[in-house]
Amino acid sequence: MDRRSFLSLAAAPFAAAQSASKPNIVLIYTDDVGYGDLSCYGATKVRTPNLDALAARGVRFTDAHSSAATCTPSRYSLLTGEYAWRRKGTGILSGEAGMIIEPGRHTLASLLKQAGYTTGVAGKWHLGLGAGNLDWNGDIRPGPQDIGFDYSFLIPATGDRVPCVYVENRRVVGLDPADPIEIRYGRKVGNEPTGRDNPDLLRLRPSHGHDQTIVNGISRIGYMSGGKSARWVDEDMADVITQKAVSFIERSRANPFFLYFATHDIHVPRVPHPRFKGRGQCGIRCDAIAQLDWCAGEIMAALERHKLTDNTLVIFTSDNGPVVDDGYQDGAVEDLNGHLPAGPFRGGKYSAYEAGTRVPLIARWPRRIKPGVSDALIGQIDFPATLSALVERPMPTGAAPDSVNLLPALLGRSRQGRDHLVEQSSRGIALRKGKWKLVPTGAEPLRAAGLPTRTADNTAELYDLSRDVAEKDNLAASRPDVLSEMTSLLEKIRAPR
Ligand code: NG6
Ligand code: CA
Repeated sequence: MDRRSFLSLAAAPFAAAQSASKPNIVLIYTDDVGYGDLSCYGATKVRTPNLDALAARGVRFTDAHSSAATCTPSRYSLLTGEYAWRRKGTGILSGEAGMIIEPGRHTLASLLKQAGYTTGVAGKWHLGLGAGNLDWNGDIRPGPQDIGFDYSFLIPATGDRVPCVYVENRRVVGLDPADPIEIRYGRKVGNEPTGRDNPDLLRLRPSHGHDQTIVNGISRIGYMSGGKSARWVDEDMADVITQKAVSFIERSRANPFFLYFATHDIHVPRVPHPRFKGRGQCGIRCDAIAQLDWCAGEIMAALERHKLTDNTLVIFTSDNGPVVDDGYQDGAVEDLNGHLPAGPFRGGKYSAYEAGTRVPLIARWPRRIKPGVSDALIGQIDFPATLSALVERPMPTGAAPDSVNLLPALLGRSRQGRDHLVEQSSRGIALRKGKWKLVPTGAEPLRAAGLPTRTADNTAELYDLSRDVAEKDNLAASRPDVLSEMTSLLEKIRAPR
């Protein structure tokens, strides 16, 4: 081999990793972080220096949205590019639900894999695993590997739902076959204490629900028996999943990789590692935010260590808006200290108002992104089309049907966002178009998706966000023209296709 060909071979993996159209992509997807929860979005009771640094070198969006005001439908849309309300069974899943994205379906991960990326997910899944009646003691399939991920390390559902174990690729981590796991919702299995019957054993008491099997002194949703050696320690969860994410980066770095890092923070139960105690000035919820910022910092430090920063697109966002009491008496309400989790917006997690889905979104890619602040209307549902465009792969027919390519906006090179966006909440779907926001009276098709279809008093609401970000002044009666235009557009969007 002559010297030239030796050199070009040796340089090949490096060249691939550095290709301008194939940056590494790291998506940091957080849980229940509100628009006002980061210091770069105005928080003063907690500091998020790592995320602020990301924002300073990237684009910080002020009108970016999760697809829904709860987790499962947001994650479904993020990966499939399809509005979740078009499909039955995409509401908040139990920990025994089967996977709701069918194997073989095009997803953000499979699209990037086809473009040559190594793909991995570490953290919260909440899209179901198996095909119903899953045996947690054997091979867990279908799972992320069947929809485009090469590697997975999962919190299967949520931190407050059983099973309280990690699943790596297709197996529960650290399971002793002599102590098999059984999981059941709705009916008790095994004879372990529950929050309802043994409140004296709890170190964190529920405020609503969350009174079934006790794991680590915290009662959860659902019943679990067995798997004692495999159970997670809540305080270590952020360290464990971050370490798995960093290892994935380290072993994948020779070629383009896509990492979906889905934190447990700042969802309940909020049990940050003791080293974060008192780091914020708004109690445990701000300590969890400080932990989250640390996790993001570790990911960025790993990129820096391996000289990957320059050609890695890091995207940071949240699956839905904020909540303070989400079912445990952890002091978050009492300790809020004037902190505004939703920033200037109305509502929060579950809500049809802006704070339900308007969440932080930061995108940094030193090589291509022009830093700044953008008010383009953009949804996480747009990531499949946008990132396919970035890697120059046309999307196959039928893939990501509700996803819009907003690459120029994501790169901070255009202010042009979506024309309109549907926001899903626990009370139905709402519509954004330009400055207008419609919260309709609801109609039949949503019933199919198992969602309530009517507002509390069954009247439509219309807001002009350009002068009323807090959605206080309902203009439905005074602007019948806009009301009717928005209502017909929403009907058109939700018509079966
Ligand atoms: C609710 C839970 C809440 C949280 C939520 C899902 C109760 C009373 N509330 O049903 O604690 O787990 O589901 O949150 O059980 S999400 O962010 O994953 O959508
Ligand atoms: Ca969530």
